[in-house]
Amino acid sequence: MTTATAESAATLAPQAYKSDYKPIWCPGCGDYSVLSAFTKAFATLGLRPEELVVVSGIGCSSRIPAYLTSYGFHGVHGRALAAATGLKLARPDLTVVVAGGDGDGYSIGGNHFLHACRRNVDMTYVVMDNHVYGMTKGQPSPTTEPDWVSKLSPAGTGVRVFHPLVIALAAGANFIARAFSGDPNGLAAILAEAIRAPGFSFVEVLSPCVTYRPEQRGWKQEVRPAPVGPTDDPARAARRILTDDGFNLGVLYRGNRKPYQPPVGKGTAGVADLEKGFEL
Ligand SMILES: Cc1ncc(C[n+]2csc(CCOP(=O)(O)OP(=O)(O)O)c2C)c(N)n1
Ligand code: SF4
Repeated sequence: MTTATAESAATLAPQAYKSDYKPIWCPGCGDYSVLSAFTKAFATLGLRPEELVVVSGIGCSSRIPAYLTSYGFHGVHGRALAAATGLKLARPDLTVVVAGGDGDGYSIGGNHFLHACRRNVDMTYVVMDNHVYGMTKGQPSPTTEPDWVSKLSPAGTGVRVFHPLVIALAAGANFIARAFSGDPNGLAAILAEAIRAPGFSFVEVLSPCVTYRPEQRGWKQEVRPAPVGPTDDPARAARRILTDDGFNLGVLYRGNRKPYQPPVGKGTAGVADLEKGFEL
């Protein structure tokens, strides 16, 4: 993240990060609380909207940049991390937060997810996981339970779920957390920690889709704080993440990898030289 000034920390309230656009999410959608938590985290960190970019893909959850006063980029499906990586490398002075859904990030964007973890560019990736494609009316996603029956999957998918946290760990993410939209203060605190942490931070947010997965309203009875604090030992983190039931909340892994920095001082060619080199 960029370094906040004392003046910015003192002057901005969470409301200052909310744009005039009224969200069009269904009443009760978990994404409302994620939006509030974003604004609380930005205020806590004293980031000014002009120091901040929120990049998203496509989906209900990916609408979030429109509802914020920071810079935003509502891109194409599954490509938010690619756009954000280029942006952060070109403008290291900006704080970059990427947001989207499980369909966007783990299905069409799965490959970018792996390589963003591996590259460890300094940014924060927030996935609002509702185990379904909400925007396109309820198709199963990579995190949908194999036996979930719907009009579009009458016999379930029968396919093992994608495990985003352990995959992020194996691929090299430097900070890994799970949060719940029904606990906006806890979520805001985790988001602030994730943004502060150097390198690629990944926050999986359980965010119910009340329209296509109404049973997810029951998540509030399932979630609990993780019984132990974060570790910097990947093997221990992997064991914990693989053996929990998916409802332990908190920072689960905090690594020590140095964020990626592009090599400097190696390129000597100007644009004219490059054009010449590519001449047919
Ligand atoms: C290239 C491409 N393929 C498919 C779509 C259709 N599409 C739009 S959103 C979406 C899935 C959204 O699901 P998710 O990312 O989980 O977000 P949610 O709506 O649940 O927040 C799909 C398949 C698209 N817009 N672009
Ligand atoms: S369809 Fe689901 S994810 Fe989309 S706005 Fe409605 S409740 Fe939220």
